[in-house]
Amino acid sequence: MNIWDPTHECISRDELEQLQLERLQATINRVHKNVVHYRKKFNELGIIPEDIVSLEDLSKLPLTSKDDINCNYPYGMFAVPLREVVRIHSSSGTGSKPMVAGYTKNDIRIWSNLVARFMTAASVTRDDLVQVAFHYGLFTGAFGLHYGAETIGASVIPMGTGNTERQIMIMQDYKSTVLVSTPSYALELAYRMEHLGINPKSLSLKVGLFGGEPWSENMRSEIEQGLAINATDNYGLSEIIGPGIAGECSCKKGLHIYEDAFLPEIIDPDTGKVLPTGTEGELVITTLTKEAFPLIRYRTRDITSLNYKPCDCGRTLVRMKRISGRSDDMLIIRGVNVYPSQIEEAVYGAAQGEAPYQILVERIGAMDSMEVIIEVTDKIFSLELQKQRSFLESVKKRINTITGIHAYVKLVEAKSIPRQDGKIKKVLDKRHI
Ligand code: DLL
Repeated sequence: MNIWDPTHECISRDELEQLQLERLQATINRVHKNVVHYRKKFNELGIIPEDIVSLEDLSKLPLTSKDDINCNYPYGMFAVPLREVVRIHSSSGTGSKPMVAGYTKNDIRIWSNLVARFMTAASVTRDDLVQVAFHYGLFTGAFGLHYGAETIGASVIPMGTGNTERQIMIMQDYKSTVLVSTPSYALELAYRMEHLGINPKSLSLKVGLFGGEPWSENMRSEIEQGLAINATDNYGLSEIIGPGIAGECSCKKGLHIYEDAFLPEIIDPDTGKVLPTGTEGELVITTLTKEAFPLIRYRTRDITSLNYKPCDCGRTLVRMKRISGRSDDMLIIRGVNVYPSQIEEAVYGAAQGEAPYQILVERIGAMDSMEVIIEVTDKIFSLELQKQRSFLESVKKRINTITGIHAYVKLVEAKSIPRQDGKIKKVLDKRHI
């Protein structure tokens, strides 16, 4: 059977809960001792680490939000001295500053093994050639999958993103057997191959590991047909570790959460109360093994539900449903997280004050595009053409600096963006996923 770490993936619930409690207590002791933010929060609530004697006590602990991480930018939430950090990754914050994640040597070792779990579950072995078509950089996707594949002993082709025809050429010539990318990029590859008249069956590709953005069963079928592969889903987020939090097994009936490393809860996003098992709500995760950047009850903002029923694959770990939405307004554009507040900061920064705007998100072919439409105001209108052009350039540049993505920006006539009850809908997301 394709199980990378049967000791942990097939552990009995009793043993798992014992392990989780030990690891939870160790994590709480560590953050209480080393992270000022948590010490303060615990003190405010009158909690000491010794109060946590069972897993049920978890709900006594405070929730952690992205804002808490932002307020401690860049390294304030780290539980080890920087000297022990061997890797830094990052992802968008809600404002102009990103959030920063750190890893010790041991964190990287554990992370690689977690990724190896879902890769193995998707039948990747040391005989495979894994083409990683994620962006190599601060994004956790490429390095996460890269290290996971090397841990299994597979050969990694670190392609990075973009240059679709070159991707296809490498796939053909190097005989890649596994594709790693966002689901939308996989679809883009399929469309391009069709356009070039390449029969996907002529490739050596057999498996795709997709994650980093929401997708659907329809998209899965389209990718599976278009690339003639078996497409699997994996989930993660940078704050918690990156990819390697959960992944599908061959049953494809939910993603197994690696509960020996992550303790999941589902809360009501409005009240913060824990919901009964099986109910849909916001996923909250407590890290159980992380040394550099442990998080207690982190609000992922992702909406899902948990299923503790045994799975036919033999793994005992809980399954989460495919993510069905977000409890905040975060957008994922070509795999990159973007908050409308970041775009607003860019627009208002360039306009040196408020300006009516709308963010239009579309999927053209398989690729996301974001356009920021700004109404001319007296101030912007009075600028001569040359200055209007440099205003647009300035908005584009600010968006790129803050979010890392390229947006189209255009000026339209005053009052031409439709209003409802006098208000502009700031985000118009026309994508059908
Ligand atoms: O996207 C980590 C990752 C990389 C996961 C590669 C899987 C593969 P962030 O950039 O921090 O990290 O974005 C995390 O992306 O909170 C979800 O909203 C969304 N997301 C990630 N994987 C999935 C998925 C990486 N399989 C945010 N399905 C998360 C739906 C996903 N949404």
